[in-house]
Amino acid sequence: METAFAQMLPPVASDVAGNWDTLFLFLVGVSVVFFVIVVGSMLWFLIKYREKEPGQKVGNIVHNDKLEFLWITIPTILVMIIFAWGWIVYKRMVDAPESAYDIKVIGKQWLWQFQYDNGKTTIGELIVPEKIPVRLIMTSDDVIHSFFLPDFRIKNDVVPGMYTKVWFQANEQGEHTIFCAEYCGNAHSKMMGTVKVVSLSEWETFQKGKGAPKERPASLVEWGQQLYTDKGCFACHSVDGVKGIGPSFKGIWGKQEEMSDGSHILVDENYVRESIEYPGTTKDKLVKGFPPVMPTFKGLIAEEELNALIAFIKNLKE
Ligand code: HEC
Ligand SMILES: [Cu+2]
Repeated sequence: METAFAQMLPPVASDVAGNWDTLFLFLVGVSVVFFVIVVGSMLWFLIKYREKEPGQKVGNIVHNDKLEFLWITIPTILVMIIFAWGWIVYKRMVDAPESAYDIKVIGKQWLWQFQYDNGKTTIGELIVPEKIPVRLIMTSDDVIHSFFLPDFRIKNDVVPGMYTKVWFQANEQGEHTIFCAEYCGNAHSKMMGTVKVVSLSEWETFQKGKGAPKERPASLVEWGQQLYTDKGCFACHSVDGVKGIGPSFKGIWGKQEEMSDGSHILVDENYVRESIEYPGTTKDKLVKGFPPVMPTFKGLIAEEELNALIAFIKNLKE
């Protein structure tokens, strides 16, 4: 019975997909049981209490303590179980292991682009290793897209101006289809891609292979370092911990940065992005102890370059 249902779902290709399916089938099962109880008794009452003779009077029905107790407690317990179970599976889907390998995803009308640590960029094809956690750090170049990988049971909006994340661990080698699940214009339905899950040795070869365009350094971090110089960040930011006009990039990744208004913000992808596009000169969030002198780089740095700068800054954590 359960397998017959399971066959109606897409293949189970990720670690979490099995958990997801069991929960989903449980929800379907509970719904079917309640459907039968509610609609069944409705039909039964319809016949049993129909007007048998014209003008028939109905007795005065008051409550039934036992029944009311049951229909309050049973659903309450069921709903609590669904909540706890859903929470556990959700946490698993959301919390990526620290060790996860990061791949940057950029959605564009109408394709998916992927950037790897080794400087490689692929379009329409995401290469991942089997049995290793992979985290996707996603943003959009234009409108809202949604990264949907049914075989892995993962989906998340891909929004311009910020990063969203999903993670997964692919069970075995193979290919799976990526969809865009947010209507994003004319060719939305053609905005598809493939995840190619490769063996560990193929993955290592892929990582070693130099795939970055000729004019570009061989890794994302090195490209970020080049941009750090080319875009002039070095004039105000050091990489050795020495305070300049702006804070040093050394060791800021992952720490709670204190703002001039006393609030704290975690230094992650979204924070670095916001610092570059909306520095203290353009809004009231300013790093404590520094003047609002950083110019905005919004529109001056492409999404791919932002990813490289972020990789560079992340690499400077102690
Ligand atoms: C004219 C000097 C100047 C330049 C050029 C400059 N910045 Fe800044 N930056 C600052 C100052 C000052 C701050 C702290 C005040 C604030 O929040 O705006 C800052 C803050 C930041 C922060 C937050 C740092 C933290 O410790 O919280 C990041 C990240 C950052 N800048 C990235 C960049 C990047 C990347 C570039 C080059 C594309 C750049 N900056 C160019 C002056 C500069
Ligand atoms: Cu799209």
